[in-house]
Amino acid sequence: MAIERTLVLVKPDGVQRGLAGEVISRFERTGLRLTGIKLMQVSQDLATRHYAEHNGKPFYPGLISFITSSPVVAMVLEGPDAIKTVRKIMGVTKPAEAAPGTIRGDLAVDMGRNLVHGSANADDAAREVGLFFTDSELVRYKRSNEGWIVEGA
Ligand code: D4T
Repeated sequence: MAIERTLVLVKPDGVQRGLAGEVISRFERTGLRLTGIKLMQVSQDLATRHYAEHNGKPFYPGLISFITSSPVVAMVLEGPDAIKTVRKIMGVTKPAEAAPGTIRGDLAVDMGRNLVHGSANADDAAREVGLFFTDSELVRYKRSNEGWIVEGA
């Protein structure tokens, strides 16, 4: 199992709806380790870099205005298969198709207000962690129960 890092955002709808704690808690309970976390306003420049792959799509203007409309909580989570684990907890992009028990399946109804972002793959994760966090904002530490979460840790 590869130890990975991934970027997670509680999007503006999550912060505005008072769901940041709920969303963070769902990830925290998996055993993934929180390596960085901050409340921040996403600038136009950061938004366009983060969502560059969607430039030109019909939903792009709405996506940029949404992600810059109010603060987000940005996090880096670390652990075995962190990218896949985070995506599983989030549920698929469209809340109506997201499984019950997932964040989007339980707490969202609209694709344009789907509460949470998680990096899609290892390349995106490396790029996105670098966009949202400086190296000094990422904290390296061990928890006392590491071996109870990851075999051999
Ligand atoms: P993010 O990137 O926010 O974690 O979401 P996903 O990885 O699940 O989905 P995505 O990259 O395909 O879409 C990015 C973002 O755009 C919104 N969106 C997407 C939308 O408003 N309308 C659409 O038709 C699509 C495809 C939702 C998530």
